[in-house]
Amino acid sequence: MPPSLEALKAELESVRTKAVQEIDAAKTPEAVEALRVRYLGKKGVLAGLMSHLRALPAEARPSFGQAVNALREALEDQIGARRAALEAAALEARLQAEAIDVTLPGEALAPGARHPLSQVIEAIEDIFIGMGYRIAEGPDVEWDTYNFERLNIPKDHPARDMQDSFYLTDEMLLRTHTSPVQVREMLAMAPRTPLKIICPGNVYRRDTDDATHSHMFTQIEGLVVGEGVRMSDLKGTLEQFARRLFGEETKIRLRPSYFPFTEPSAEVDVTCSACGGTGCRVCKWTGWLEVLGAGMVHPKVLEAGGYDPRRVSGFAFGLGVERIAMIKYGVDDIRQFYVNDARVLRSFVAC
Ligand code: FA5
Repeated sequence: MPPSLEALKAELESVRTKAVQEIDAAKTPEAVEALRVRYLGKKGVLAGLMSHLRALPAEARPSFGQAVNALREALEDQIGARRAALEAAALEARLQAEAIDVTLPGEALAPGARHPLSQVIEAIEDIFIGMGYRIAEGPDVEWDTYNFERLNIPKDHPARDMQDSFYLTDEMLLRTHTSPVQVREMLAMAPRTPLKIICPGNVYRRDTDDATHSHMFTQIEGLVVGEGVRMSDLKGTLEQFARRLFGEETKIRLRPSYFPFTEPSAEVDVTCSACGGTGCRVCKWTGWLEVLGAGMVHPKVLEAGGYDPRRVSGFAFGLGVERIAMIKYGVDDIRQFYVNDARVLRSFVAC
């Protein structure tokens, strides 16, 4: 016997009650979707109820059809609302979980700083650039002729012992000082004047490493060539340099010395920056610190550089950057500059 309209409507109501409860109780969007398929799907509960339509008397069909469609719409609305509510809750939960507390303290980044030797080189460069000098550079691997011969140090000359060298071939070595850049620059510039350069760079010697010596260290060379350049120009330049680098009170003194490439030659001392010249442990109680070698360019060196020593003259000086940095930063062991220990390097930042 086909079901009566009343029976079908009663079933429709029980389906409504059950579906409304289940949709309300669904905890996830997936569960909601499963209910949609179960009740509203092609082979779902409502489709099953609709299949009885044909068995009903013709006058009852529209009312039952409308009732099923009304339930379909009601359930569709409820499912949509439930799904939206669940998705909103999930989004809210995710936002809560991913929330960033902008009031938490950040991680401090250690700022980098230039190496103390670079700081000293730049300070010295600035001073000489201010006096009209130009920066020149040469290769670390140098020809014997530029490193020695054209600087008036022939082969077998005893002065070669002053700078024990690393030879790569008979004619090529790691430069032992920055003076070969003088030769290169003179050859490039002669006979034009004035030539005013400073040349910073690494140099290499077969010295045993200790507190004041390193097999590789840094020098800055200075060279001026022009007409009428005199020893007093050299002294005035170095006085100005020392005052700018170590402070206005600084004085210098020149002691006679010997370099094959300068004549006359001098060792240059500055008043001790630790005690101001009264004597202390740093200056070994002399009040003076030796900082550089200097002199008037030897006529033979001018000639080897392409200049006529009867027409032009020049002065030159060469300083050890580490020595200056040790004085400036109060460092008592040169090896501190090469350890690459961030704690040591950090201690120079504030200087
Ligand atoms: C020279 O090298 C000369 N070319 C300097 C010069 C240039 C004189 C122009 C005249 C005219 P000297 O060998 O003295 O000179 O070295 C210069 C400086 O380098 C020294 O005063 C010292 O500060 C530094 N020095 C020398 N040997 C070492 C070493 N093994 N480790 C660290 N610094 C050194």
